[in-house]
Amino acid sequence: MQKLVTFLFFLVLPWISNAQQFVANYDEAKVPVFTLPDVLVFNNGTLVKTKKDWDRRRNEIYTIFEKEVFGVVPEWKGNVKSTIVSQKADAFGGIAKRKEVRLDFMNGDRKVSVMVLIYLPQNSKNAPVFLSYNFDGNHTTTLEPDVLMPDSWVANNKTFGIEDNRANEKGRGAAVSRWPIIEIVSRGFGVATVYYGDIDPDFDDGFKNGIQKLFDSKRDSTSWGSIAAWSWGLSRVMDYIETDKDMNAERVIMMGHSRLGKTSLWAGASDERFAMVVSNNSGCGGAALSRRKFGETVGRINTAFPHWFCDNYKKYNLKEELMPVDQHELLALIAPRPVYVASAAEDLWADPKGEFLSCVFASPVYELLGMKGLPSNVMPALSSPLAGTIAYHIRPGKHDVTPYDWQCYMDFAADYFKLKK
Ligand code: GTR
Repeated sequence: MQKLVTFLFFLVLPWISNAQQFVANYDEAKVPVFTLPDVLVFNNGTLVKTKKDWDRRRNEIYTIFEKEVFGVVPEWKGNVKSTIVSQKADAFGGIAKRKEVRLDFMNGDRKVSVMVLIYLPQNSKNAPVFLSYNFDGNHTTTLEPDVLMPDSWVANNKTFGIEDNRANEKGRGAAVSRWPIIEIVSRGFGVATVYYGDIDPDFDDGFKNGIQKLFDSKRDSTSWGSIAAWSWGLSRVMDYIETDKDMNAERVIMMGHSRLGKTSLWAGASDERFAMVVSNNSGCGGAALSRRKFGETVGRINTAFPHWFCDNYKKYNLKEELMPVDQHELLALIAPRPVYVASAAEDLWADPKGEFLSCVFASPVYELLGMKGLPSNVMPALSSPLAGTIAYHIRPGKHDVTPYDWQCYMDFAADYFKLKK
């Protein structure tokens, strides 16, 4: 009998510990007391005092994020060819000019194609451009009938009428509430968007599909996950932008929502050509402090999305306190460039307070570099943005990108790039 009980105990143990990962805490009183790694202290305990010191400390932090969180990008031995597949001089009744550019990634006989949809104001040469992935295809971001839809794998989605992992006409314009392109262009900004699944389809496929199949390296516990692959893809779009005479590559703003907000933070940290980074509701693995274990946790995200991060990240499932970094240091990697973090009041899964505190604890790096960090240590009221070189707002409502969010990002970017308001 005793043997049977022991046997049954060990049988259910993995289930119990798995279930533990799934129980989200939403009670502030149950947030553990924690000590964050000090962003301005070297791994060996000495203090970071000068800008030069920061360059070395930045490398330390970057390497930890690479090897323990997002994964290392292997050497790219292929090449990328860009082709303009369509151009329209008078999109939206003449407000914008539009381009679709195909990037063909090739390595030997292996190929992956990615479509970039670009809207620019007529007077475009100096326009800051929001570069942002979309979730379901370029055609979902606009009502224009001739924008191409992806032929790569897309997630099934009832709202978009997708049942066979293929995009179809029902999705056209289905995400326009998140893409106020006319307003964006009217304010003097451009938009460049790419369906993220063109770079890597978002399911656990053992890295056999998407861009990873074009790399030859063997995988280990530090190998890149999908977020690093999506970030790498953004840098390749940046390579294209550098060649486009209608665009100014020094004014590219990385913007991303949710998993793509995590992606934009890592892309901004990895590639200093991005002039500004916007993280919309990025939560766990993005802007939210992991040690708070509030809402989504490291264990939960690694269980639900085992392909997003490197395998080493799984060491911290239920053990966030052992992480050699926390997410305020991800924001600090973007310094001195501006970064905007936004939360939604009902999006507790993404831990708004943890997102706010990351901004607070990243601020000393901005200050060391002579920039203003977040101007307050007190969480602001709803819809009352705080803006230094780090900016933050929390708005009412759910996990989403709203016209209000865009308005805040454009106000912030207009100030930074000195656009007329
Ligand atoms: C959720 C995930 C979040 C966030 C979100 C999204 O399921 O738990 O981390 O990334 O998806 O991307 O919409």
